[in-house]
Amino acid sequence: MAMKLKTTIGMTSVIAYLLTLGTCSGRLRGLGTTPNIKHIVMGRCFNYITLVNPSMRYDCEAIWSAFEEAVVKQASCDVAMEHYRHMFLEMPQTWACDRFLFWSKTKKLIQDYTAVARHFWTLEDTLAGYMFNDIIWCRQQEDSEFNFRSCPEWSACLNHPVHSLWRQASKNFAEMACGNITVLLNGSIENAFNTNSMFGSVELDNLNPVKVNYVNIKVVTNLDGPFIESCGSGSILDLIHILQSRGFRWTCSDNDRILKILQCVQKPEHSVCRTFAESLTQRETTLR
Ligand code: ZNA
Repeated sequence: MAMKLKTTIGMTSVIAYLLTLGTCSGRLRGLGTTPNIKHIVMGRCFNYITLVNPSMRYDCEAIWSAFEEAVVKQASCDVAMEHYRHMFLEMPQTWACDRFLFWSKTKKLIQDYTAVARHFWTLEDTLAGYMFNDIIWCRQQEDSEFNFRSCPEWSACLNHPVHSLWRQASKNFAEMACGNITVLLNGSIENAFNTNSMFGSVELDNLNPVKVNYVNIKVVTNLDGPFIESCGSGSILDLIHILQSRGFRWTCSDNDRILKILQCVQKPEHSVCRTFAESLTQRETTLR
């Protein structure tokens, strides 16, 4: 019995040790550079200029060279926003007003939303966002080559190569924003508006109140909750306060119909969706 207890304790300590090791090394070392990065990124670039947005003229080879140069010439944690300057100069972009859609902590939903609400464009619809979406990259420690084995976590670097590219892309995107713009935030988490997020720290600060007419905030929660933040509570109020102090006009909705329909398409049997569908049918009957 004592022997069995000792073995169990021993095993538990080994598992605890392995878990700790996993978390520590995980914090410092994530996945490596996405395999086939050059083919993927250049392929996306050619796809964009040929099929997605054929009116645009870009030199995909020159963009790749500028990108590679920015990444492999600096140490893996020393790639700053400015290092991508040359690359971004190769991909100038302008956008029609009233289409800008910003998001934070709503990545899955935003993909579904932009697929149906074609009118809206996110950073992922610009050439830079399109090329680098979901891609990881970093340089080898000693070598001017991509590191395909492991890359540091964002938090482990002062100037993380992936973070810096998105910061610069987000800054450019926000500077371009004009007309009525939309922001989609996640009401199922604390700090839906987070001043440390890319939206809260880069995009918001680069919006120009002279060019932007209205900031339309949409707060969305999971169907099952938790229902933590809304237009009248939590960090959303901080966002509204900042917008007001900078002279922006704003609206806020926490019950957007299209977003609810999108969530319900995926869970039609959910009680919220049944009630919602009934209310739509009733409305239709009344209209007839
Ligand atoms: N498409 C992307 O991969 C991506 C897009 C990556 C980073 C930033 N963006 C821009 S910034 C996006 O188009 C939105 O306009 C802006 C949202 O940024 P946010 O406010 O910081 O929101 P978030 O949900 O916290 O982060 C956005 C995305 O960044 C996430 O979905 C992840 O793909 C990525 N990310 C955030 N933190 C980390 C991270 N990836 C690796 N390590 C992290 N610590």
